[in-house]
Amino acid sequence: MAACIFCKIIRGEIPSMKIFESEKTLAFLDISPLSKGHSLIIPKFHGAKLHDIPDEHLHEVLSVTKKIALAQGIQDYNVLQNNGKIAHQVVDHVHFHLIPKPNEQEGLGIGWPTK
Ligand code: IU
Repeated sequence: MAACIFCKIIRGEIPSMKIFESEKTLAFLDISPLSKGHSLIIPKFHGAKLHDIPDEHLHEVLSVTKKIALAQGIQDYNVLQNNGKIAHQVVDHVHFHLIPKPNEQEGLGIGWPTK
């Protein structure tokens, strides 16, 4: 979709810190991280809400989310996916947040969501 900011990231028209890319899926670091390593995992298929996305794209997005969590070696984390303005969705292209929860020794927490 021409005007969608995440579609522009997919097309490389806007730079991003990519951490994974396949035919169907892209993952990159969130520009405004809630904790160190906060990433967004998105289907390349454009759709605003979860129910707009074909299953095979959603399956891969979830699988990639799991692989990134494993690769980061994190044990405590949130996976969030917002749908609609009232639910705090800002970017109208489906995305899953993977938000590592730092342990207290590391003290990496920046803000919401709290443990
Ligand atoms: P939300 O679920 O739609 O509320 O989250 C949108 C996220 O997209 C938010 O965490 C932003 O920091 C993030 N983001 C980004 O990483 N790069 C961008 O160019 C834009 C938003 I616009």
